[in-house]
Amino acid sequence: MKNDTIAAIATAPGEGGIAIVRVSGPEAIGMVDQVFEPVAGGRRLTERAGYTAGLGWVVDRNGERIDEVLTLVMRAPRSYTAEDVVEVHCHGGVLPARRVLERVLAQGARMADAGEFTLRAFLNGRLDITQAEAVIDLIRAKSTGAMRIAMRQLQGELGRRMRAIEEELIGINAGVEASIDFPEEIGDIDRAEALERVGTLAERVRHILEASERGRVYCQGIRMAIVGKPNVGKSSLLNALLQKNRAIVTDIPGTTRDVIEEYVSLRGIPVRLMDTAGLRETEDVVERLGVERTRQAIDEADVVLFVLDVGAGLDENDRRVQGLLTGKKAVVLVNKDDLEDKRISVAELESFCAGLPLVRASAREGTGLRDLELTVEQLVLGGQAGLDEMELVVNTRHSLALRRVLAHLEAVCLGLQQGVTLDCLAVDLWGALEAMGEITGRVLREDVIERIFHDFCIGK
Ligand SMILES: Nc1nc2c(ncn2[C@@H]2O[C@H](COP(=O)(O)OP(=O)(O)OP(=O)(O)O)[C@@H](O)[C@H]2O)c(=O)[nH]1
Ligand SMILES: [Mg+2]
Repeated sequence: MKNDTIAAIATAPGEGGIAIVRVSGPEAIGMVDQVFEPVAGGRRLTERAGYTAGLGWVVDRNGERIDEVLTLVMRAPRSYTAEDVVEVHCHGGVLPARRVLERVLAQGARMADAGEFTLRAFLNGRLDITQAEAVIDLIRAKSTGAMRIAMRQLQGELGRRMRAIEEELIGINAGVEASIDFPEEIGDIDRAEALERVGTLAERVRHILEASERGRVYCQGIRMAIVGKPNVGKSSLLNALLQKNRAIVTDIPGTTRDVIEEYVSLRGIPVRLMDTAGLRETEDVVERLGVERTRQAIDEADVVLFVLDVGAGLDENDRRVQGLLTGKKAVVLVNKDDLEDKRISVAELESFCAGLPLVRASAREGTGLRDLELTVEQLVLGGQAGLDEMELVVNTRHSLALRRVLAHLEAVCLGLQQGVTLDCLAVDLWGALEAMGEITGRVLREDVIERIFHDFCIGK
């Protein structure tokens, strides 16, 4: 591991209240001290205890003040990286932080690579690898649900669970290896007991994998297309869900010509909403193109919101839309529920929807929207919202490794049932252990580590 001192601007570029230059490594305090002039009566950085702040100026080579700053000293191991860290809080904006950084680099610090501060926290043992990964998830989180998962992972929840599985695996493996090494003294393993233990473990892994599929919904979000014939209130619905007038609404059928996309958070799930052109047979060239895009939007969507107009009744156009939804997760939304004159009967609806979940709403009055959110949540999470395991394993790296763990465990179970040799069992147990070690960080290869931190921003 490199043991030099690194520096970077830790805040986003552009104008802001403050901009922070972060310095970490054995020389961090000394280097910043070289360019820092404390206010009268203030202490030099080298004389300050950890967790102290000091006001002063960063000065250039000639002692001229560059910026007025607040310096924060954190001494190893009580810092983000577990090394000595100094944060220099400059006035916001691009130039002050850049010039302060230049001064620190001139003292011999090296410009930090992307994610290098967090990498050091990992290499110094302050974070395990799953916690380090949680840092980037937290930064990127686009919904409160995703944030909650990342936060739990950052606190080490995922790592703890994975290590528990790993320890059980190590125990089982130790039994098998002992039997291989000392066949005379120990004899064969208790195969029934081994089968029981490996089977339970496989079940746990399977459970986490299933749950993580749901967790993914919170992190990556879903795409939802709002479709229906013209004038049923698709754009009104988009606006109601967004709580702003994003799309043009008129009583002229064919108002929306193109797909309009907006993000919204539905019960903690990030949803990319796509309002589409109403579907009908048409000669109008522009509208025809719009209709083509609507078909694409349906293809791309994870969930389709199929809007009906209770005031207009069901007709050919509705049936045509319905025909496009085969194999799709869909919710039927009966809109304009505020109208007195309802032209779709309950019986008609039932036969038309054929088992699809149904919600009555009024985009104009804003009623039924909560019902809609619950129905969509139920549809994408399969009624498992809020389940504990769902809050775990979310990234692809973990789930790929876990799938390998599971495949090896299943092979071990099969081998035990078929009475294969201990050597055969050991091969799969080793495979499972290796894949597991990639998650816990016990056997991380350098290129894997590199790939993980590659995604980070500079200064994190
Ligand atoms: N009474 C009532 N009218 C509604 C409701 N939702 C929409 N409307 C009206 O229905 C008409 C069509 O609404 P839009 O949101 O433009 O419908 P659309 O499905 O986007 O139509 P196209 O873009 O042409 O396909 C407008 O006059 C809306 O004010 C509702 O819940 N109740
Ligand atoms: Mg519209």
